[in-house]
Amino acid sequence: MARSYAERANTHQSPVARRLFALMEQKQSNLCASVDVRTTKELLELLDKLGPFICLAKTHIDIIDDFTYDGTILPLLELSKKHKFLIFEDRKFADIGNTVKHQYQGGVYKIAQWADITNAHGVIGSGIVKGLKEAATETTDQPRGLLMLAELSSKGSIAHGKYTEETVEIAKSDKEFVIGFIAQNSMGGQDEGFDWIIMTPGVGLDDTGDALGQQYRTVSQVFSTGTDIIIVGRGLFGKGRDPLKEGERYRKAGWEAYQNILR
Ligand code: S5P
Repeated sequence: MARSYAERANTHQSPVARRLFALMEQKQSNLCASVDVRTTKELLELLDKLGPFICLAKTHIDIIDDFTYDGTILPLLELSKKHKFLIFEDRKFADIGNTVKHQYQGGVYKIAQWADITNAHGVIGSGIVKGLKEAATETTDQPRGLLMLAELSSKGSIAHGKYTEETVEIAKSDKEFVIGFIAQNSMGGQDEGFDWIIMTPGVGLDDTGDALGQQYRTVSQVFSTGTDIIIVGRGLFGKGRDPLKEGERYRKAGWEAYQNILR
């Protein structure tokens, strides 16, 4: 039997995960908006529209052409307070611990200062978790969480089988900092006391994929394989779609699918 978000909001080891579950329950939303746009204006306008429907906003901050910390990040943080959502920078770290520590803390983006959640590939081994955790602890008093990329949505992905299993082992190295996975399936762990959050991209109600290898499954399909949070990008705003309409449509579909698995 699946556990409710409300219950997990009380029991999770990570303060970030507790906050996220509480927001999900409060807003009746397991929708993460993936806002892959190229200007600060588009990013902020889109999130102001989608804000009421989402629990989490996922950014690729390095694709913003006019990025500045004050012009992009400060208003983004304001929006996250206004609409009550957390921020997930989809950085996909993939280097040795010492390098990712600098990448997470420094450069122009200073991700550790503002993103509640980020993610990393397992290819490097558990040093990546240690390096990122050190960066987070040194940078801020605010809680931070990490997702490991266990499986990918794209056609021909080589992250499966042994690779996925070993990534799960890396996640076990830090129960408080690693809050879950980017994955297409549940990763188990409950028997060993882990309450991993599964966030699933490659979700679309109208399309089955794109021309560059992305593959979409429907909301009910991804809930049937153990997701907790659906990550939706172009389904919300691509092809001239109306984010207000699609935001509510995906929020509702996600919430209904969650209630079905609780029954
Ligand atoms: O396996 C993955 C992992 C991620 S994080 N497949 C993905 O598509 N993503 C990200 O999710 C990808 O980088 C993009 O930002 C988003 C999917 O966007 P969409 O427009 O295809 O929904």
